[in-house]
Amino acid sequence: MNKIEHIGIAIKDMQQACRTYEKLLGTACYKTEPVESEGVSTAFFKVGQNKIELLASTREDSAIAKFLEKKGEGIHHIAFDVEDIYAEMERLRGEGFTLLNAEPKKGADNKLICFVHPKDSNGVLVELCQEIR
Ligand code: CMX
Repeated sequence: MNKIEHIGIAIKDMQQACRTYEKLLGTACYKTEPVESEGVSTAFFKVGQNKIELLASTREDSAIAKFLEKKGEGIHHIAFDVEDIYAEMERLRGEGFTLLNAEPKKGADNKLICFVHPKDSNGVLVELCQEIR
């Protein structure tokens, strides 16, 4: 894996959270994007080479709605940039990790993504992401 690409933070109110993170990071959100398939809206901030992704639920049955209900706001996942997501998924399968999608899917910010179950990585939801070239 190349680097941490972004950290995903589950939030309840996108407008309020954007204002807070703009103040905190001293930079404006550079992109907002809904991801229909995941039932979320996203907002991205650049921090050096890395990014922060704010995630708000747009559907009652979304993974973020469930997370907020159970754990409240906070860090939801860590995403790692990978060169070849298919090869990395194959490698992780071989190492015994449970992948939450059989094939990469289209995520926010022009990425192919795949999630690894948090039970297999010490309670941390891991996302693999590869830039769509
Ligand atoms: N980080 C760490 N642990 C988490 C977690 C997270 N983000 N989400 C759930 N868990 C834990 C729960 O606390 C629970 O633990 P316990 O068994 O100890 O109580 C366990 O995982 C099972 O959780 P659950 O609430 O029963 O939820 P589900 O099994 O229905 O789903 C998960 C959990 C991770 C499999 C599901 O959320 C998923 O498939 N996530 C991947 C997709 C996703 O998160 N999409 C939103 C982001 C989209 C984007 O970035 O664009």
